[in-house]
Order: sequence, then structure tokens, then C-alpha cells
Amino acid sequence: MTDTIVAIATPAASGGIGIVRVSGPGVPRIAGQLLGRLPSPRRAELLNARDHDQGLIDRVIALYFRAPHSYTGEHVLELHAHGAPVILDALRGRACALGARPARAGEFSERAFLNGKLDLAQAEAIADLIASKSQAQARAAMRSLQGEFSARVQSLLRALVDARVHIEAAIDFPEEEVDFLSDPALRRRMESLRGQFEALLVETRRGVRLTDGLHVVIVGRPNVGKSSLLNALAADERAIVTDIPGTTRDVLREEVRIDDITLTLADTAGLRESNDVVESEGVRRARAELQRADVALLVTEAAWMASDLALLDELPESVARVIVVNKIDREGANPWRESRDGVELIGLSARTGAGLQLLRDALKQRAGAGEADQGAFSARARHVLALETAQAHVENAERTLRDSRAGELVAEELRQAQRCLGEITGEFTSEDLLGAIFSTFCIGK
Ligand SMILES: Nc1nc2c(ncn2[C@@H]2O[C@H](COP(=O)(O)OP(=O)(O)OP(=O)(O)O)[C@@H](O)[C@H]2O)c(=O)[nH]1
Ligand SMILES: [Mg+2]
Repeated sequence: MTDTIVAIATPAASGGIGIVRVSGPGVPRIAGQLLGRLPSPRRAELLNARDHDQGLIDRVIALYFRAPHSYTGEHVLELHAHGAPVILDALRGRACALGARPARAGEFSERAFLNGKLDLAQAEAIADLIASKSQAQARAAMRSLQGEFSARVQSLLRALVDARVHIEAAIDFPEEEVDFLSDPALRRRMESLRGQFEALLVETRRGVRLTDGLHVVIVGRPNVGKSSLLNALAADERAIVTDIPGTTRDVLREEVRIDDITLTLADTAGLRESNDVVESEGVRRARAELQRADVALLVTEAAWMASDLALLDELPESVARVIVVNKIDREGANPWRESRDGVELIGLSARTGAGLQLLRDALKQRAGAGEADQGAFSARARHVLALETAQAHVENAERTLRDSRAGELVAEELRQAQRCLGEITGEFTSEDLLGAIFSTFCIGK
């Protein structure tokens, strides 16, 4: 039988109201002892919460949700007390004395998941909603919590199962198997499946960008003004700026908000060959940082531009590129922005701030500003990975079907793909994965 858990659900600080939450089969008994009686389900009742010696701990608004009609699916009791940490501690302590135990991080949500109240992607959306730093992030997380992302995964799962059933039926009738498997309708079905994977992957990657914020890496040769640009965007003297080439050695990260979007900016060491051990290490780190970037922000100056563009050649395809031609104040030029072959070029001055807004706008577009208003949902890197792996299995299945018509192998690839999708919603999960996910939640959630 499950035990009963208790936690303070509000932040650990003084506030107008603080909430203690209890979940599990022991709720009716604990309420009886603590409050004198169990409140009627779903009715706010003002009751005295008393200690073991009948001393008054606090007068609280008590809310009882009878299983299974609660967040966790178990009996849940919420005590809305005065928001003093000592009072909340006393209520929690009393619940423990009456048989509850302190909840682990995320344990209420984990129980909600285990009792089928939410799937895993929805549970993750709750954590993302709580952690969201902008309206856009909150809206996207709300959509996932409402099940929009899960519904997309489920519909893909159904298409996958249909294809599998089709193929397994063929295997069951060996004399007709080859005919079945060379049916053009089956091939079309597999093609359409691949298309659906592609579409969901695009949206899921966008969801991850919205959830995590964009990772922008500032690179360029020494002394072009990378650190100055970081400082200008952060509106703070974060990085050391000097006229000595090779000033920055380490990677310096700074979180920057542009309107509704969060960016992580990374300033890096200027790229050049160097005999200095420390600087060489800095250059190595700059290159490593680039491999993880969503956007590479290449800083250059008008005179260097042609040769500096070659630095972009080493970048992975998936990394977006924005080029900043800095120090336009020297020529007295006006800020400018143009787009060449999908690459943004912006002329600005990190020193005077002229043209900085053009750069902010460009970054905002890259980060998918406005996407949250177009129905984007929140997602996590783990979802992208599962989708990519599932997609690879579907591609294997398609190839096997085309090249060898080995029904068993095709069916097995599709089964694997199904497993991967099931990991997103939590149909297939290991204890380890669940532990890893819920342990990042806050206590009381
Ligand atoms: N005139 C002018 N000077 C600038 C501008 N931006 C930066 N500088 C100057 O260029 C020099 C180098 O600036 P940094 O920001 O340290 O350049 P960096 O690219 O970070 O250099 P490293 O860390 O050595 O790679 C400093 O003297 C800055 O004041 C600008 O927009 N206009
Ligand atoms: Mg620097």
C-alpha cells in the first residue's frame, strides 16, 4: 500500500498565505486528529489545526479532495495557513507525527503520473510552467500541460501502430506476405509516417528553444569587440574590455532578456593561433561552445569581413548564423541590416549602442518570438532525442521494406519506434528515468 506524504507547497518564505499539502490513504485519519474532522470534499472550511496537546497551531482553510478526484488521484488535504515558515513547519511536523512522511521533490506529480492523471510530458510541462520566466514560455508550457504535445505524439503513435498491424498481418499469412509487403499503399503509408515525424520534430525543437531559451555564442577574431557586444546586450559591464587582443580567455555566460525571450549569451576568446597555453585553451573552449550553439554570432569589422566569414565554415549545419560588423562609429556610418542567403548581417557599434536594436530584433526572430502565440508547445531535449531515435527506426523500416521485404525486421523496427514514442508520454519508462525527471521538480509539487 502507498504511504502518505506531506510537504509545504508554497515557497520557503513568509507570505500572506502558505499551503501544506498532504496526499495518500492516511488523509482522513490525519484530518480527523489535526482538524477535529474531515472537511466535506471540495468545500473550503475554516477549522482549527491543533497540536498533540490540543494547542492551537493556526486557524486554517482546509480543502479536502476525495480520491480519485484530486491532483494526485489519492485523497488530498490542503491546509491554507498564515504564511509563516514556523506555522507551516508545525503543520507539516504534526502531519508527520500522525503518520505522513515528508515528500520527495516532485512526488505529488509523480503520483499523479502513476495514477494516470497526467502523462509524463504533461508532468514535465508543470515543472516548465513553474520555471517559466516569460509569458511566452508560460503559454507554451500551458499548452503542453493541456496535452497538446501529448496528443501529437499519440496521433503519431496510432499511425505507427496501424502500419505495424498491417505488416504483422502480412507476416501471419506467409504465402501472401510478399504481395502484401510490396503493396504501394503500404509504402505510401510509411512515407506519410516519415513526413509526420519530420513535422513534429520541427515543432518539438521549437518547443525546446522556447522552454530553454536560445543559446547564442559570440565568436570572432581577437579585439573585434565581442566582449563589448556582450556588455552592451547585457546592459552591464560583465566582461573585461581592453584594446589588447586576447583579453578574454574563458567562456563567459550571461542570461539576457529581450522583451519576452530569454537568451543565454556566451562570450568567448578571440579565435587565433596562439603559443600562450591559457589563450589556446580559451580558443579550444570557444570552438567547443560553438558546437552547442543555436545561434553563432560572428563579430567582425568592415576590414576583416571577407576573411572572417571563413570562420563560419566550420559550423554545423543546424547552427543559425548572424554576422555583426562592429565599430561602424569609426567610419561614421549608420546602422544597417541585410539578409544574404539566409544569413543576417548587421552593422552596429557596440561602443555607442547604435544598431543594437537591429541585433535584438534579429535574435528575437531567431528565438521564435511570436511562435508561442501561434500554438507552440513547450518541450525538452529528451523529447527531441526520443523522436529522432524513433524516426531513425522508421527510416530503417522503410529501407528494409524497400530492399528486402523482410516483414519481421520491418515490424521489429516499428516496435522500436513505438517504444521510443512511449518514452515521451511515459508508457515505457524505467525507474531511473522517472527518478531523474521528478527529482528536478520542487518539493511540494
Ligand atoms: N570604436 C569602437 N571601438 C570598439 C567598439 N567595440 C569595441 N571597441 C573597442 O575594441 C577593443 C576590443 O574590444 P573587446 O570587446 O575587448 O574585444 P574582444 O573581441 O572581446 O577581444 P578579445 O577578448 O581580445 O578577443 C576595445 O578597445 C574596445 O573599446 C565599437 O563599436 N567602436
Ligand atoms: Mg573579449
